[in-house]
Amino acid sequence: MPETATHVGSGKVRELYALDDERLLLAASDRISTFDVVLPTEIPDKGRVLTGLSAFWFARTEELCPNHLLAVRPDGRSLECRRLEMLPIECVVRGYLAGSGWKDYRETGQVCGHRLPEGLLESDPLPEPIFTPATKAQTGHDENITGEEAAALVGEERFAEVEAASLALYRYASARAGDRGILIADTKFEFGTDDTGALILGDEAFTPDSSRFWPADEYRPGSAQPSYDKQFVRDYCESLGWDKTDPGPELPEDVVTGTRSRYVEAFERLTEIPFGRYLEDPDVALR
Ligand code: Q0T
Repeated sequence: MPETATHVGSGKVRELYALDDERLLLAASDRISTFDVVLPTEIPDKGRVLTGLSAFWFARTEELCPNHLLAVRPDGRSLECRRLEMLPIECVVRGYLAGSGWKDYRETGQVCGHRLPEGLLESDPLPEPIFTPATKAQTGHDENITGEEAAALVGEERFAEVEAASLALYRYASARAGDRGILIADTKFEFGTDDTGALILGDEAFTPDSSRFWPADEYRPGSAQPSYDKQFVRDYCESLGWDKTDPGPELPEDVVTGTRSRYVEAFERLTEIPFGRYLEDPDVALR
């Protein structure tokens, strides 16, 4: 009997379908967002790059933390996953001072209750990676919260468990990415629990949509860093003087091809797998 998938959720650029009571399908589109707006032009194969990267990291971090991945679909753009009970917090790890972390530090000297040394510059490395949870906003932006606030939402014991798992995952991936010329400034995880109460990593893992990737060779603390994947898109959008409200601009062909190349380059650098081999057989990401 052919499988029928029921649509159960949407992200900005991904869709979630139920396959049955236990399994979901997480499908990554080729849509791209910038300044929080999804653009009308797609980046060919972006969904496959992100799906392949997630599968790669899930396969390699299973011993650090079990995850929801069951299989990669032959088209390379969707993951079959175990259905979990999701925890109501976003689990962010920061190794460098960027985005809302930099903003909070500048205003308060702290990020999510972590006191940091004085005098840090934008994009500086932190003395050690920090766990900076956030709420899951239904609309608009996630709000940073303290460890105490996060523990109140998930319980003290579960909080300690997601903090330790998040830091271990980040340390593993940032070491590997750093060796290959990519800095992972920060990353976001979503965890859930299975029917035995075990903690399971869900969502996506170490993709450019869930992480800030910076090219190591251009790294200069003291200002915002170029994005590994989206910089051409941002520069083009800035050159138009677009007001960053919906709808966003169409992208010209050179921006599309340049951006696609950056995604493929990130995939090949991080995985050491030629992207063409992934397209032929997505299971190569799991080996
Ligand atoms: C989820 C149960 O809808 C979402 O993303 C849209 C693409 C976010 N979301 C994920 C779940 C997952 C996962 N991942 C899971 N394994 N089990 N729910 C729910 N919402």
